[in-house]
Amino acid sequence: MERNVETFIACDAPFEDADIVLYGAPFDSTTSFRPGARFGAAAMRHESFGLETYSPYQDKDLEDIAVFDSGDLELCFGSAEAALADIEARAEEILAAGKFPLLLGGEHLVTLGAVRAVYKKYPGLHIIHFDAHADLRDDYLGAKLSHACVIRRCHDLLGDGRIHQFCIRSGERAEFRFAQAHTEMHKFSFEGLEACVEALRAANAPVYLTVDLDCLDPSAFPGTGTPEAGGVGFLQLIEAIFKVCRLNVVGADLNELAPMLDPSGVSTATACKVLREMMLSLSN
Ligand SMILES: [Mn+2]
Repeated sequence: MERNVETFIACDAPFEDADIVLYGAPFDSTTSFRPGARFGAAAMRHESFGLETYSPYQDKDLEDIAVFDSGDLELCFGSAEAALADIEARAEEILAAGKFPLLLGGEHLVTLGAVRAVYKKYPGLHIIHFDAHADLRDDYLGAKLSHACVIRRCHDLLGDGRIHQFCIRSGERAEFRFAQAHTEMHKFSFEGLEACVEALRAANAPVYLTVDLDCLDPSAFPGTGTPEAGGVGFLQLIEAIFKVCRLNVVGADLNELAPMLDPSGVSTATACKVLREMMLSLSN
C-alpha cells in the first residue's frame, strides 16, 4: 500500500529528481470582484485525473518528464505581505535547488512573490504576461498590494521595457496610458508575440511567464473572478505558450481559476489542460 497523497496527475517524481516543481498559492484576499481563486490549485490537482498524460499537440507525455508537486503553501489570508513573503521563500528554495518554479494560484497577486525571487537570481528578467486585465493600477482603493496592481508592482522592480503584455482588454485609461510609456502592451490578442519572442531570443533574456487564465474567453473559461468578454480560445493560448517556451523561461505561473464559479467543471478541466501543455512545453 501507498499513502493517499494527491498530486497533479503524473507529477510524482521525488524532489531530488525533478526538473519542474509545482507549488500552490491558495490566496485570494485582494480579489476585487468574485472570490474563490484560493481553491484553484487544489481543484486542478483533483480534476487532473480526468486528463490524459499524453499530449497529441506536442507528442509528449507527462510520464516522461520529472515534476514534483509540493502541494499548497499554508498562507495568511489576512496579510498579503506575509503571503507574498512565503511564496517568495518557496520560489527561492526551488531556484536554489536548480529547479524550475511553477506556481499555481490563487489570484494574480501571488505572481509578485515568485517574481521577487526569480528577479533576485536573474536581474535581467523580462516578464511575458497573458491576461484580460492590464493589472497596472498604482493602487486599488488605496492598497498597493492587489491583484489589480500586480504588474505595476513588477514594473517597480524591473523597470521600463521589460514587461510584455498580451490579450489585454480591460483597465482604467490611466493604466493604458502607463503602458504606452512603460510596458509593451498588445491589446486583445497574441498579435506581436512572434516578434517579441524573436527579440527576447536574440537578447538571450531570462523570461518569467505569467498566465492569468482570464485571458481566455469567458465562454471557454467562466470560472474566474473577473470574466471579460472578447478573449482568446484554448488553442490560441497553448500556441502562444509553445512560442514563449522556446525562450529561456526561468519561472512561470498559472492563476485566477476560481473553480466554484463554474459548476460545470469545464474551467478547471481547461486549466488542467493548459498546465499539462505548459509543463510539456517547458521540458524541451
Ligand atoms: Mn485578469
